[in-house]
Amino acid sequence: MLNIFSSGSRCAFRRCFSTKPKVGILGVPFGKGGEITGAHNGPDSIRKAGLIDRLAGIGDDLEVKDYGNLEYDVIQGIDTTVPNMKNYHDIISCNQVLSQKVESILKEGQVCLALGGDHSIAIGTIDGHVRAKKDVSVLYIDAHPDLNTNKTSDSGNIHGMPLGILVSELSDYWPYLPGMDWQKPILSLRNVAYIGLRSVDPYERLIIDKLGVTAYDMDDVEEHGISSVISMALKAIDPEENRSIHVSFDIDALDSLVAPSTGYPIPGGLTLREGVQILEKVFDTGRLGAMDLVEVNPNIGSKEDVRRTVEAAVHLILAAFGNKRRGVRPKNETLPLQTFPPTRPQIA
Ligand SMILES: [Mn+2]
Repeated sequence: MLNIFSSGSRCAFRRCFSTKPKVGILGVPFGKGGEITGAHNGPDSIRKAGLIDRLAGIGDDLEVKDYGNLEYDVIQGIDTTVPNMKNYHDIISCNQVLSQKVESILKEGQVCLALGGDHSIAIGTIDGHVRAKKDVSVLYIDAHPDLNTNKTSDSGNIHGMPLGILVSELSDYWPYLPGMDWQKPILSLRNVAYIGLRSVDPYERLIIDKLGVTAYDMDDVEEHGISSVISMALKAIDPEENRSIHVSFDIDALDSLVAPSTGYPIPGGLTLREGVQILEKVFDTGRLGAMDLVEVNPNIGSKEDVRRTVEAAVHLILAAFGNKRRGVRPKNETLPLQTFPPTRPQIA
């Protein structure tokens, strides 16, 4: 019998990954990097929306492992008074353990998905990623560049400083940071690209412009369209297509209508479609090494606001791990035939 549906198998994963991809999920219920409480409830609200099952539902080719939530002890015996850095002691304690955990998850061969938590956790996740993979590029999707130092920040909230702390170009602009000797500024801003910026402090703008940082603000997204922006961003930070990619996705990059339940919502952001497209493209590179999804705050807004925000977060994550809006063909490409009983009248 002629079967029009039998041909070679086509699988989204196999095109991209040489081995079976694995995702290691780590909740980081930490909210002390910002003023507004509730981001520590982010990981459990995202899990409750069925994240694990929905990731597993992408296909047999994705292995999903949940490492639970990160725990840490506050480091004892050091004087950690640093001006204009709120909750500094907790930040350094949490991030030291987080960096080690991310490093070990990556060394076990998994792509690490960190569920925040506020954005200060990027200190630990990016540090751990660089330790494990050395050559790392960062795609930072956020309304804010998070490039402040304790001298330039108005608020002293450390979730506005993670890249400021991590990058080598700004290391001279920090005082000695007690208890942070484990963290060397090992990332170059040349390996960072921003998408979605629309709330940029004056000194952050100065750094971005003076150092020629790859930054696609919302007006650039309007001018070029998201497709070109993604290609240009990836080309800028990964020209040889050989680096491990770190996606640090702050849910406030999305428009505040799509993701209202976050501490510092800014109108006029990315649509969910644009966010999903970025992550589908990153998946297609086959080089996603780690991803943060941060600043979901289920304490903010109505029940519907929270549902919408969490659902947006889940859609972004699914896209990053291989879910395709256009669908994926089955492994067995033989379309099942109906043999008995006949359900449609036979032509005589
Ligand atoms: Mn952020």
